[in-house]
Amino acid sequence: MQANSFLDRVKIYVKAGKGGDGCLSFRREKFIEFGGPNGGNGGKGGDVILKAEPNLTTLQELAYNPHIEANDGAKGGTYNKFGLGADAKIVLVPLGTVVKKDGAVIADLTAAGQEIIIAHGGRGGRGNQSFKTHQNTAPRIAEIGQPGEEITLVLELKVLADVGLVGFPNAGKSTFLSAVSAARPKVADYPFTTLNPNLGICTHKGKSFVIADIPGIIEGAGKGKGLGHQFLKHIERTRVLLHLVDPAGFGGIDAVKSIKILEDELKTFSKDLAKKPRIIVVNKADTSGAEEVFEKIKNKYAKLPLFLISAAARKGLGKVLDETVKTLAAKPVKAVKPAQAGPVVHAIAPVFTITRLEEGRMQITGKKIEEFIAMTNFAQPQAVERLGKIFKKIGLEKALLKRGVAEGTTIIACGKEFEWNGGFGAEISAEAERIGGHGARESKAQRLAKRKARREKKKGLKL
Ligand SMILES: Nc1nc2c(ncn2[C@@H]2O[C@H](COP(=O)(O)OP(=O)(O)OP(=O)(O)O)[C@@H](O)[C@H]2O)c(=O)[nH]1
Ligand SMILES: [Mg+2]
Repeated sequence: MQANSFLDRVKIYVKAGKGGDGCLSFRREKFIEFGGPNGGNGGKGGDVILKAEPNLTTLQELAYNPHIEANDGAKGGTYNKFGLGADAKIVLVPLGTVVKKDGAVIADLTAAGQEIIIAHGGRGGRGNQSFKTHQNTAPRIAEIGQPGEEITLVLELKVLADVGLVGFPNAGKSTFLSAVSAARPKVADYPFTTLNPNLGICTHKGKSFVIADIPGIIEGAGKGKGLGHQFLKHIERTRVLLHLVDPAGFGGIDAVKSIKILEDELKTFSKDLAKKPRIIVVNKADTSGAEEVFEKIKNKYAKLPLFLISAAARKGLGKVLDETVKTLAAKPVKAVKPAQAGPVVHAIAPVFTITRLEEGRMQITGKKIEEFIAMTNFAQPQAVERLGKIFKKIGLEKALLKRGVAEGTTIIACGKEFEWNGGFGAEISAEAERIGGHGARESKAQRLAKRKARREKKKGLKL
């Protein structure tokens, strides 16, 4: 991508902060026996928030830094000290930023200061003090903090303007914008002077509106030729199009014909764009032959509002603006609705999904399951036991049995391997032992290795 090109579409990788781990500790003081658990909870991980900032005009910053991470929550401490929650990470985006996930619009930031949480920080893990019950007065269990949400999004900038200036290169679009607003876009006697959209605010007879000047459109632009296509989407949100025409035509195409070509390009790009109200503005009235061309256009496009002006000489602009204000009044603002607006359909994701893999192995997937596993400290037998109970409670054990889980079946969940030994509680212990926890059962591999060693020993004795 060229250095000066307008960055209007970026992919961002977002990760909210993980919750802080809960603390496992006991009150230990002189003369106080059985001080009791006093491990505090971890703090919440930071959210990631997008905020619409009117002073920004491109998504450039994000294109260079597409990985966005919020901080993790702090760990819980001894003496019931809660971990501090992490601050949200606020990412500023220009007004008119559309947020898409898997192609669907999830948000449209159209108002200054508008915010949306795009990834939630994880909950802090519970400290052992919060696990204290009458049955278990000295819990040796503390949760790991919940992982923060991770999400990949596409941000698209669709400039917010009421009026779009379209036309072939060199027609005088930028000259027109500078004549009717305080904007000072580059004007030059060669095509493709404008490379980025320019915005200007025009006030006419007490009404203010935003005009967008985009690069010139050429034949084939609707299919991606030239610069125009890339910018046509910026005028998708406008309510009126001003079509500027150079009476001299462009690149050998005469002016009358050029109107039809541009119409077709708009149609190819989007039906909605082609349906927008259009005002034909024949520019450069001061040049020779302009009037004749204007008459020809008038005959052919009698149904459209038509004007002959000179943008450079500031002539005839008032009438064009009168017509623009009139058309805008008849076309109230229509906001692009995020996909979720309207009746909300809640897709209920299954808590877990069991898939059969090769070699009789089984895989369990599901966001909740992954979270349970991620928040379990496998070095704590009580935590492992609790996970077993949770799996039983949510019907995972039953479902596995129904799917024909057998003694010794390897179960993969969240990148960890478990072995079925008639129940889940025991299974998980294998993982606990692998990482050095207490009270765990041997894994199948370990049992086989021991058996083999015994056999070898016997063989050795026989010899
Ligand atoms: N004679 C005459 N020349 C004009 C008039 N308006 C604009 N021009 C000239 O036409 C040339 C192109 O003007 P721009 O405003 O840059 O045209 P544009 O449509 O923005 O061009 P691109 O950005 O390249 O698409 C410049 O040399 C202007 O000075 C006019 O009313 N009369
Ligand atoms: Mg221009």
